[in-house]
Amino acid sequence: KILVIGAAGQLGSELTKSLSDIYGGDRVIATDLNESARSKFDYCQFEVLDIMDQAKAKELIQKENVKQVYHLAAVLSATGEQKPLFAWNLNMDSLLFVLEMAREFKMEKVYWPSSIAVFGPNTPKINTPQYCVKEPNTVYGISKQAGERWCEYYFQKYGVDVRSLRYPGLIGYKSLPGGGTTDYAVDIYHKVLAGEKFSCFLREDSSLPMMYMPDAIKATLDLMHAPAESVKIRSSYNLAGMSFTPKDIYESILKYHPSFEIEYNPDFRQGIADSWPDSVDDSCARADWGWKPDFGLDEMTKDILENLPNYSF
Ligand code: VAH
Repeated sequence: KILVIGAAGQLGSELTKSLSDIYGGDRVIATDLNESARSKFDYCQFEVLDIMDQAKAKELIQKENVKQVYHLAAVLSATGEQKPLFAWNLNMDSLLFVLEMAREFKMEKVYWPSSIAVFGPNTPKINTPQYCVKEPNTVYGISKQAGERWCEYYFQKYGVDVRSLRYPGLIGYKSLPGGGTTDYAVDIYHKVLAGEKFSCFLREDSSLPMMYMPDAIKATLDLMHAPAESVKIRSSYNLAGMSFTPKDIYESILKYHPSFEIEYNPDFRQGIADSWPDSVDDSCARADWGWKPDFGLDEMTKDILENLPNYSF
């Protein structure tokens, strides 16, 4: 069976559906912290699971003969800065536990998301290379950098087939904005449809690497379905979709809502965004397993504005 940890999160809620569509809902176990998430997963098995309860997680893995784990639970960048030690403990202890379970039970594959947050203020900002100096200054980024080291270690030392992607900011309409620094680009669509003025917590010229959720799902499944020998990078692959500024996304929306208004009120999250790249070079992912994005900013805005009004949370 395939275990999805953090299935009710932004990535999890869409990836779990895709996994069920491919493998069948009877092979997928969606887990999340809250019982309230059960109603989102009527198409597969659902279990309440706090990944910090390792005894319960191990019992589930053994009982259900789990052979693949998608470990998507984490504290994101902005929230992580409010609760540093909690974020470090959750992000790291849970990954180490999953890697240990994969080793002990000889699992087929593990997926764990990394992020452009592994890059720091002295990383080259334009077309950030796969290999470069990385001195992240957020707890989230530090945990992702350390996590990448552990993934590569478990692959090299124990042969655990763990795979990872350095996601840019993920934008989708099927989940509400979360604790991410890039979540302004999720929230802006809710505000324009609510007929409200948008207050953006980043400067108008803050360019960040971003990706529309369907592209993130495609990249994840392409990586996980690639033959093991073509997955040459076992820390985490750079992955790029598009880069845009708050001004760019605002202007892509004006085409549909000419009277939409925005104001810029940068807060602490501006410092996080300033430490991240403007754009990322994902030539390794393209070369090793044929990565190519489908969505640019205008296509994303069109798709979200068409679908968000009918989506029920
Ligand atoms: C965050 N959405 O903002 C996440 C992501 C690159 C950003 O890691 O923390």
